[in-house]
Amino acid sequence: SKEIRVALAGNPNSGKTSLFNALVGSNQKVGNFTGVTVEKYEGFRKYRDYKIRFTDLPGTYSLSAYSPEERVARNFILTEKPDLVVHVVDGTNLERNLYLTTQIMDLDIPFVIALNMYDEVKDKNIDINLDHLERLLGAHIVPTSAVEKTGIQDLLDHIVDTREGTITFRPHKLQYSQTLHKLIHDIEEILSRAKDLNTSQPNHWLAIKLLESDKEVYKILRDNPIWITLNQYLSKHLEPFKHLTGNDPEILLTEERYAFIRGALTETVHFPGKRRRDLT
Ligand code: GDP
Ligand code: K
Ligand code: MG
Repeated sequence: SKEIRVALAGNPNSGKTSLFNALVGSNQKVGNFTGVTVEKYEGFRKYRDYKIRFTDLPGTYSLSAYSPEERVARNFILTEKPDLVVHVVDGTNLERNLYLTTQIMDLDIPFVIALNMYDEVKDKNIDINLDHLERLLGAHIVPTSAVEKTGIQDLLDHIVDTREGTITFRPHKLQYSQTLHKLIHDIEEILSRAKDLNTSQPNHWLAIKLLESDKEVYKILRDNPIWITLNQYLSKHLEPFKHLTGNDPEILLTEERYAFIRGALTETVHFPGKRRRDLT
């Protein structure tokens, strides 16, 4: 039968496992991700004409290379290339959860947000403009409650509709400031000229991770002849960049992600009582 491969990615305690269970029921097994002791839960659900295979990725707050969980999550997305990433977000904790969202946006892959804990969002009268948030994040949002089992069918329909091409929402990258954008863009351009760069990782993402001094990405790039050109570029441009902006690119990347999140939340989320306070 026709298969769709889906990976669940999200912060710890966003409800990933609960959602995974609601999606696949008892059709699941546990193993390990290759080479590491991180547990890998896989399961499937037959829906419409498809067998949808789900992998519950380890919970992470980021996609840096600092922990085995983060490396497993990002390497799975980049090398296994699931048809769709379901990014599970705790709707009551958007500010914290959206940091991972910005990192998924950097990957430039199709993803859908399962806005989980939606029962609590409603109980707490948190008002989220979903349409607008979708536009800002470049991803559809499906409200779910893994405990009340609501939104599960919507999510399954979304997965199948995406596969069948009846959903045409295009992902878009996070827009960084002009100075940062230029640095990223130049590095991408150099990487696009590299031969034998044996990696499934998109140049945009490699460029960002290089600027973050990501150990794994450094290792990949240092082993390639393009490193000479890259190194020349960085030697020439990093100091002027720091002088101009007063910061390392790594720090600015993080600051700009948080600024984006604050802006997005200001535009789309109202907590109960906030509007009233604003008026007085
Ligand atoms: P994970 O760490 O992302 O795998 O999260 P879990 O699935 O283990 O869930 C963490 C906690 O949140 C558990 O106590 C769940 O019962 C609870 N939880 C998960 N999804 C929901 C939801 O949609 N609504 C509510 N109210 N609680 C949820
Ligand atoms: K947990
Ligand atoms: Mg879990």
